[in-house]
Amino acid sequence: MKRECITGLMTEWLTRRTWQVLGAMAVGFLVPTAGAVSATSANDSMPVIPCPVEARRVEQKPIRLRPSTVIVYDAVSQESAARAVEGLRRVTGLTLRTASRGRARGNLVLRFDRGPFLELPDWQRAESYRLAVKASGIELTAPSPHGLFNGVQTLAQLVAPDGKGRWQVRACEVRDYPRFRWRGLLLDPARHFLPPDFLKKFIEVMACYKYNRLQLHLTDDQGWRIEIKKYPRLTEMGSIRKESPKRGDRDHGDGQVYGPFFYSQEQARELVTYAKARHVTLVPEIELPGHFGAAAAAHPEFTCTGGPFEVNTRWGIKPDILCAGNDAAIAFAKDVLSEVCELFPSDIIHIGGDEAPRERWKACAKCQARMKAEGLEREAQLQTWLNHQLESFLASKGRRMIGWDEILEGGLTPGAVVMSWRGSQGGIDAARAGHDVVMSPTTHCYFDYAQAEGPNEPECIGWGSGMIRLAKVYEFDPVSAAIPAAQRQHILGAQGNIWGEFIWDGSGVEYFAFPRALALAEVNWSPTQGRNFDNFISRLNAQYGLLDRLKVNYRKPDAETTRRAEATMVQTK
Ligand code: TNX
Repeated sequence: MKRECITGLMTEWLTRRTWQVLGAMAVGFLVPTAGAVSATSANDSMPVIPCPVEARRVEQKPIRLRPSTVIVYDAVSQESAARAVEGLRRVTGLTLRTASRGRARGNLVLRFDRGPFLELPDWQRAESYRLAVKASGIELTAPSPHGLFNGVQTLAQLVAPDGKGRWQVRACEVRDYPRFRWRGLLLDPARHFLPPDFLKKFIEVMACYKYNRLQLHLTDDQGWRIEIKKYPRLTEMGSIRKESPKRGDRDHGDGQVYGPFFYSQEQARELVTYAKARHVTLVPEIELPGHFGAAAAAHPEFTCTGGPFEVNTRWGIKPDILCAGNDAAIAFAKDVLSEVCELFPSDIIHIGGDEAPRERWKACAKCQARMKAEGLEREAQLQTWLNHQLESFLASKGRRMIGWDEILEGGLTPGAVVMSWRGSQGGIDAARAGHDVVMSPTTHCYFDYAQAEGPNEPECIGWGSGMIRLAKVYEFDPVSAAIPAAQRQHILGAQGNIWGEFIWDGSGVEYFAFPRALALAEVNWSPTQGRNFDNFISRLNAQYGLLDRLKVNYRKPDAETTRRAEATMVQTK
């Protein structure tokens, strides 16, 4: 408790100090007369993450946010106004009023506007915004609610205390749009369940940093976490395990029953609505054909041997996968996906596909018969055949299929999107072949790996070789030089994965995710030109106050990081 208070104070101090230094900088700041300035120079003085495309200070007095400030919306931005109230309350504690009409002077005006980025592709323009903070008022314009929402997140990060207990925003102009369209994180409630309220909190924090995709790993060997009406046993049996691996001794059990834990369909729908209002798409993942242990416990008839099985109580890769030779098992997979599509409106549905050992298929008469009938020589091709079934089924529901990079092994199905996790090569190959790709390599994006060494770091899956420090995340470029220019548009973006084997609850998730997720937010959003880690660290220091207000259990910066940040601020000064 005491330690928390001290850290809290330190953070407050750092936040204030950042603003003092920025204030000093602003005095000598040369304001360009016309046009915008590139990210490098001018953005240095704006403590915004992810760094905007263009931002410049304007030589005018800051504007005060008062309890009487009104958020004025136009015909189509009422919902955006509600989100703006939320975003500004989070920072200031003030609950501003909204109105459909009112003076621009002294207020925040939200307005739809097609410009200014008419030259951008539709998806990119749809998320763009322009923010003008002047002594006379604040104007936020965008061509869509998503753009307005993004602008509100930037504005909320620009609000700062004036030293006299009041809130103000510096005069500035920001023009901004994302680099990538898939800015994602993955959570793993299959291994350790994460209650709906935690997911809501996590979505709120993600949205502050302009993330727009949350992948939910809903099924695995150790748990089935989504209610499927047609197969109630999936959650009746599959959401409970006899015990879990012991903390600190993963090869032994802890003797504690775990579950039943799952999301009811009603809860799933509510989460979808909550996320949608914050422009986050929930991407459901149903693991097929591997990581099938919890489903196998409930329905052993859909495996090659017929079981019986128990929900797994140890982590790792398990041999008993879905039987691809059994028509009833294929029908089961489609039935599950059908209910999942009804619950989750995501344009892309994740079918897993990773770590599926194919030895059971080799010994299974049904699988071998299927291979013969379909003219397949290798079991990897049987997985491709299965993916074809799933892909065309999803296409019939108007959805695209995404899978882990193992789906490349037997040949990719035509419309498949690849999530590249075993390094970037799978993604590079897929993009070269004209497939869309999300980059999520273990080298940079595995936030379940350690972020630092030392006795205070919690147990986790990857020690030593698996260490992924903040700087490592920050240096990631999802577009490898090995991808020809013409294929680069296939890289949809990057995703950070917070796997749950050694993360027991929401507070653990937050510790592993933050601040690394802020580095990845910038990788996904900001232009690469002028990127500088020390500068990121100084802006990151200005974010801890917001993370504290959101009650996020982030990893506190160590002395070295703080020293570097201070050094950067002094230098820029
Ligand atoms: C590999 S990433 C897995 C997960 C584990 C993770 C642990 C992927 C597609 N499969 O099942 O949780 O490593 O880091």
